[in-house]
Amino acid sequence: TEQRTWWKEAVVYQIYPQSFDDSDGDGIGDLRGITERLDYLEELGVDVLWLNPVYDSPHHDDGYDVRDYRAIREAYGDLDDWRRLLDATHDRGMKLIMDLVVNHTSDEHEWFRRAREDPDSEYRDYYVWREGDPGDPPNNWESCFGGPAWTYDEASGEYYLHLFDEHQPDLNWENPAVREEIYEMMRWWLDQGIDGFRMDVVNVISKPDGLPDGDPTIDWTGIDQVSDGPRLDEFLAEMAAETFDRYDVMTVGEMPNATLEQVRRVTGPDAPLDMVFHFEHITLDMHEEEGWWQVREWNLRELKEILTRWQTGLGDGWDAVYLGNHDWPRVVSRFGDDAHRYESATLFATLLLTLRGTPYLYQGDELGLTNYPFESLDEIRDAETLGHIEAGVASGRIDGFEDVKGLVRERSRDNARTPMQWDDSEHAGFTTGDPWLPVNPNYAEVNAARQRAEEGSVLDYYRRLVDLRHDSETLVYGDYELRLADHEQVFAYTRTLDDETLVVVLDVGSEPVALDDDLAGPDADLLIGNYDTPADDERRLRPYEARVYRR
Ligand code: TEU
Repeated sequence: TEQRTWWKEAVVYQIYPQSFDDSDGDGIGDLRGITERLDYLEELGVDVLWLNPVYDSPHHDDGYDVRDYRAIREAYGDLDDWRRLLDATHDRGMKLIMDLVVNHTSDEHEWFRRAREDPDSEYRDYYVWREGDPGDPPNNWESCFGGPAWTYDEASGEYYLHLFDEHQPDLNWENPAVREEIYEMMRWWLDQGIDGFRMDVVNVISKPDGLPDGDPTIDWTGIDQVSDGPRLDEFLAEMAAETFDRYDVMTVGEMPNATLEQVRRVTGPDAPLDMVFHFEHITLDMHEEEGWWQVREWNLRELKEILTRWQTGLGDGWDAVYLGNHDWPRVVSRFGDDAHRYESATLFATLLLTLRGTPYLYQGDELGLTNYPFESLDEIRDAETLGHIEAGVASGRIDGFEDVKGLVRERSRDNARTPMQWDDSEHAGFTTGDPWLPVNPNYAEVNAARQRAEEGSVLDYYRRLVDLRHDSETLVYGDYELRLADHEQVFAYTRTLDDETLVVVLDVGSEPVALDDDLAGPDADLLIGNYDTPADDERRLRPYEARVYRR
């Protein structure tokens, strides 16, 4: 029988601290702001909060460039503020997990500063250095954010590796001293009483011997070489044994380019990790070769095929279910339709909370927030967006922002990073100062205060869905089976546990649709639906209509 655990039953809420709530008017969200808003999260009913990195960092990549793993970024507060947040979270019966960023550090981390200053220092080998001539890097790997994955260090005449921004040098996991430092730091956080880690790009830590060239036709060249490296399983097993295996905590690995086979290997009762964010569905609208630079048309059949493969193929492993986060545009604008904001937001909420796997809600999606109408480069802070534009200009592919405005509006990570929309006061109640990133102009209409008071709002629907999830073992542990696999507009599936079957029917489109069969059957109970009036015929679905039945 299936292993039952609290983290399979939990609903996780991801907080992007910089944009959640600013308590001191400096325009940047902070830890006190989060603590002050815990009532809101408790009301929503979520069980676990995941904080994006809050460590001391120069913020070249919004905190994914850590300068000091044991300190809090000043703009966010200090360790006392953090402890108050942890305690207040625990007092409400919720848990808190921290982001763990250990594939790379900031170039301002003490280890890297010493490594760069003195090639003979013991810290040199904490990072990945290779000889090479200027203009001729050691291999063809690219940074995820565009341009080469190598930066030349004038002083020593060597290159250092960075799979992300040049300010994020990769750690050398081959070096046992690096691993020991990291495990010690992880134990330090675990001893503070945290409830787990979200592990940033944890599948790329093991680099193959000799750092061979990657397939040049892939957009992020080199990811194919590092996403399932030779010592990955060994490093993860060692990390688990040295750190979190000794605590009752959850772990979720973030794994770009991960395959089903790989995730089966690293999750499950005898494997190091509890669950993984894979990227197959989230990169659905990207070209393998063009990557960021083109939005590929996608269709529902592909989405169904991908999700079904992961829903049914993990064996005793476990999935982390997500449809968006701080790295992707808003779910509504991307997979749904801004013109059907309420309906498509609630439809994707239904999908998120009725699939098998632990669901992750991203801040603001519970209000149905949408993408931002970018007009100029000044409105962008994201290293990835800026990096791709810079690399595009450098290669002569584009002249500047105007050439990619449409793409930026569809693709930029800043779409999902704009401040939380609390109410209709200035800056949406996020700050009394100047927000670090502009607030979406739709805040007067789309905000938490309004939706909190309104039955039938996106927020209200999310609350009811979270309740439903908590009340239903079938939604957590039931088997998934796809129905109507070939249907181009309807996503339908069942979840079955023992003798209970739930039927989920989603019209993923702005057109009504008529089904040949009544999937739920004549005596089914409607458990939740996103239209408040009953359909005149069970087989007819209205635009973006979502229904969950018990058969
Ligand atoms: O993301 C890993 C990653 O692969 C993303 O960069 C993703 O491919 C891209 O943003 C899609 O547009 C993690 C973090 O979630 C991200 O915020 C960091 O920038 C990155 O690692 C480096 O730490």
